Order: sequence, then structure tokens, then C-alpha cells
Amino acid sequence: MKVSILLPLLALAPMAFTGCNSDTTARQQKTAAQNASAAQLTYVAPGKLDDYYAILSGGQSGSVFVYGLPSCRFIKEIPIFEPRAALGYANNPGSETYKRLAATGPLWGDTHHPVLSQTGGRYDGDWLWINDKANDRIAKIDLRTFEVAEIKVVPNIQGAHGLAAYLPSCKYVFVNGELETDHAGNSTEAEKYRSLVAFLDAQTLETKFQVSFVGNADIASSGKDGRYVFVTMYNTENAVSSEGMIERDRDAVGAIDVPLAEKALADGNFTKINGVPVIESEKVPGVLTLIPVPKNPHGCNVTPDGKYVLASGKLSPTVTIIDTKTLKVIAEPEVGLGPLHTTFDDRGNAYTSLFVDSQIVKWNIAKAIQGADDYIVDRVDVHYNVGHTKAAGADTSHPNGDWLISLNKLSKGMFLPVGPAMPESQELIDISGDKMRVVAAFPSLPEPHDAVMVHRKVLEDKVVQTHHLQANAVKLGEEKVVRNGSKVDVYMTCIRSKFVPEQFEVHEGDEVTVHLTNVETVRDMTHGVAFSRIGINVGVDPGQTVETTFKAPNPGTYWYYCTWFCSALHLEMRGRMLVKPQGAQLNEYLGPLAKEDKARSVQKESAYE
Ligand code: K7E
Ligand code: CUA
Ligand code: CA
Repeated sequence: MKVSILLPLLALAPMAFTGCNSDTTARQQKTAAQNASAAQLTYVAPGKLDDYYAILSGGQSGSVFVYGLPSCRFIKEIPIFEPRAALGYANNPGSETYKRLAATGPLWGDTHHPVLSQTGGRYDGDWLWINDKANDRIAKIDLRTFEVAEIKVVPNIQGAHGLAAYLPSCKYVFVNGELETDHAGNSTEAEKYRSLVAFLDAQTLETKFQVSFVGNADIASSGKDGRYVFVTMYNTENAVSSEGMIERDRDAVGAIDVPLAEKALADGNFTKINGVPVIESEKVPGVLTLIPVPKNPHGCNVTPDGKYVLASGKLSPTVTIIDTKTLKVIAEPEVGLGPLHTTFDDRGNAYTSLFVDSQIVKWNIAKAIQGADDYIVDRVDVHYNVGHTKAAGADTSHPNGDWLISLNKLSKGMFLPVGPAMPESQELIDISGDKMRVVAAFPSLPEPHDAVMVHRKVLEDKVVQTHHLQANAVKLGEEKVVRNGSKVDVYMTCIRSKFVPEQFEVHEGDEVTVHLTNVETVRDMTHGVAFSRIGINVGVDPGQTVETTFKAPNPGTYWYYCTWFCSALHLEMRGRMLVKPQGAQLNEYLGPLAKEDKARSVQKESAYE
């Protein structure tokens, strides 16, 4: 039966295609040529370095991801708000990283907006800030080491969302409270709800002051001249239901006059709430100007020249262009369905992500302001449902104008199926010509919201090869075991391929703190130490000192071993913690195993004969 149905179809098939055969071949050839040239653009030979660092927020992974562009190679995850045992980050209650994180809240976070420090309108490669929307924390990452340098809680706020650096000085980073509460009285009455924008010292992350108002603040962007910062507000209704939040036809962009807020602060024109000066917008006229824009705006982006702030319409197919000096709306060009975020090149063009259309639309800002018909320059399909989009250097006054990434919410069938949940998808788009061109797609862990792209040249000389030795570093030859009642401190070093001490003795139930310094002086020689059956692992980079504390378990032998494959003797890089019963006699640690001990610890050769 099958054969009789299939045969006529097969017979017809060649005929059906004869008519367009040459067309198909031409098209296939063209596609192949296009693919080959796209592949060439992203090809970075083994051993060669990418031009850009792309730093993607990790969303509910609580971290940030570093990729190399244009190769789209994954390079590093920087854990921030979530422990990562492999990297020895915040997974041991005795470690400094754990104590710092746990002191600020839960061991999980939701990172959205990576922000790079700038000097003179350019990225300077010093600091990266990122928010935790879920637990109202801001972290600062030192780009010399790509490690967390500081984490602080922002008081009074809930839903710490939009984050930006106050330009041009970068003396503050400011963060928007997206979720409204009665932060002054802690009541549950919605009529009393307000939101805040918090200004933090960019270095210490202490909250210096906050501006409070009715409504909410979503995405943030700074003017370039030290006057206003801008926030989009989608809930000017101050509603508590999604229907209520879309009641008004227009919501607002809020412009905060920072020098005026500083003056209010100096004049004592504020209320202190939980130790933070809070300036109520109603009491300081001009500190917050509301500029009406179509309902429920989302993205908020200041153009590289600082002249305009663009509010992406989200529920409106428009982007609102606002003059950053007069705070007047000067144009409202239509761009497509579901505009979320806008980014820039160095030639006066804006690129807006269209969530509903699954497109990036390129449009010319000057033409849109003039009301010219041809302000839309190009559109390109992305896969699928793009959130943020970001071009290289786009948050500075000097965008690079060559690459753009599209951070897509859904990947559907883009990658090998690995179950119902698919990875998030980023697409790399060449924006160097008139036409945009998608040249690559790469997956990532959930769920990058935003990204920053910084040229390699800004960072490559800043990144250190080894950690600078800290005051608490254990020096080679100064290893020791210090006992104080039931507290035992083990000062340990490691270098290929040995831990010193290679053994130490404790009593059952002792509180053991291991201070471990990696005394290597060459880059990349990371060691780790795992304590068998105790659930402890730490990673320790060259020059770094880490600490970990645990309770000594039941009597017995507990090996500790290196977890980073560091040399041919990596497996031999291990030592013993000898746990003895309470009250048992303990041998003092007298330095590396003496010759006689070593001899004793090795079986007689005859045993193998
Ligand atoms: Cu648009 Cu948190 Cu930046 Cu996500 S927000 S997309
Ligand atoms: Cu040290 Cu492996
Ligand atoms: Ca609204």
C-alpha cells in the first residue's frame, strides 16, 4: 500500500521542481556564500584573542557571564549572589566570600543590569556594578580580577531594578525601586505605597540618599552632563494589579535633578528612614520632573551625545524622544511592536529591540526628529522575543559602531533539544554597514537581561596575572597549626604539587579553620582543596589566600586533596587530617614531615616483592 501511494509522488517530484531549479541553486549558492562570510567574521583562530569582552547579566543564575566576541566563546562565570563550589565562592560558611554574601541576605539573586565605570565618556575598565532585583543588593566587581569586591543592601527599596552610573563623574551608581511599598511606616495599605531611587557611593556602595515618590521606577539611564538622571515609570497609577497598572494612557519618564537633590541633602530637607536621608519629591519642587510618555514605557537610554533620552514604548509601538535639557518631548517615532530597549552606534543611529515583532529595528535619530519619512533604516529578525539589545560601547559617549548583541528570551529550536526548557539565546549582529546582519547565535544559562561590551584594549592591561599577597597570606616556610582550646587554625600553603602541612591532628568536634595561601607566582596555576566527606571545597588562585571553617567529624583519617588538575603530581597533591577522640594525645605540628616520618609512612619495599 505504501509503495503505491509514494510512487506517483516520487515520480512527480523532479517535474515539480524543474521550473525553478536554477533559481534554487543560485539561492543555495548565495546562502552558502553568505554563511561562509558570516563565519569568517566570527572566526577567531585558536590561541587568538577576541576583540571584545561581552559581560552578560545572569538573571536568576545570580551571576554574570563573560563571553568573547565576535567568536561567541564562553570564557567565565563570575558568581555573585549564589555560591559556586567549583570556584570556591561563598560555599564554605567559614570563607570571607560566604560571610560577605550571607550578611547581605539570601544565597541567591537576580541580576539584571551590568554597568561599567567610565572616565571622560569612555569605559575605563575599572569596575562593574550589577543589581540583585530580588533582594535589593548591588555588587561591585573588580575588573582586575573579575571577582566581587563589595556587596551591599540598599535600604528601604524593593525590587532594585534599573541601575546606572551617574555621569560623567561616576561618583554614584543609582538604582530604581520597581516595587512599591510603605517604606516609611511598613503598613500594607496600598494608598501609602511609594517608590525610591537610591543614590549609592559608587565605591563603598553606601546609600547616600534616596528620592521618594508615588508610582514606580523601572529602567535607569544618566544624562552625560551631571544634571539629570532618568527613569521610566510604568506604574504612575500606583496600582497593585496588572489591570490597574495599564489604566492610564500615559505614564512617565522621571527626571531627577541630582544637584538639586544634593542641595536638599545639604539643607537638611529630608527625612531619615533606616539611617538613609530620603528626599520626598513633593517637598522639593523640581527634584523630580515627570515627563508624560505613552503608557507603560520600559527602556530608558540616553543618546551618546547626551542630547536626548529615549523611552521605549513597550505597549506603544513608539520610542519617545525627550530633550535632556528642556525635558520636552520632541518626537515620538513609530518603530514596531513591543519596543523594549534602545542602543546606539557612532553614526547617529538607534537600534531598538522589538519584543513582539522579534526584531531589531535600526532608525536614524536626526531624521526621526525632523519627521522625515525614511527614518527607519533597516530591520532584522531575531530568534526570538528579544529583551535587551546592546551595541559595543553604547553606554558611553563613543560607541564603537561595529557589533550589537540581541538578548533573546526564547530560543525554541535554535539549539540541540535538551528537554522542555531550552537555553537562552543571544545573537551577534554586524552593524558596521548600512544593513544589519545576524552572523552568529550562542546559548547561555538563564537568563541574561542586559549586557555590556567593552573592547579588549580597555581591559587587557588591567587584568592581573596573580593576586597581590594580602596581609593574611601564609608565607612559604611559615606554615603552622595553632591550637586554642577547641579552636584550631591551620596555616597552610600550596604550590605544585604539595600542601604544607601534609598532615595535621585535631580532636573530634574541634572548630577547624584552614587558612590556605596559593604561593604560586605564575598565572593560571590555581589549586583547590577539597576535604573528603566534609563538604568543603575552595579554589585558590595564585597569590590568593582563602579561609574555611568546619567542625572536625568523627575520629578517623580524612584526606584533603587538590581539585584543580595542576601538574603531573596533581593526584599526589593531598594530605591528611587526623581526627582523634576527645582527650587523646595530639602530636604537635613541627613542620613538613621529617625524614624518619616519611620513611615510616612508606611501606617496606619488601611488601611489594
Ligand atoms: Cu528589560 Cu530587568 Cu532590563 Cu529584562 S529588564 S529585558
Ligand atoms: Cu594542585 Cu592539583
Ligand atoms: Ca501604567
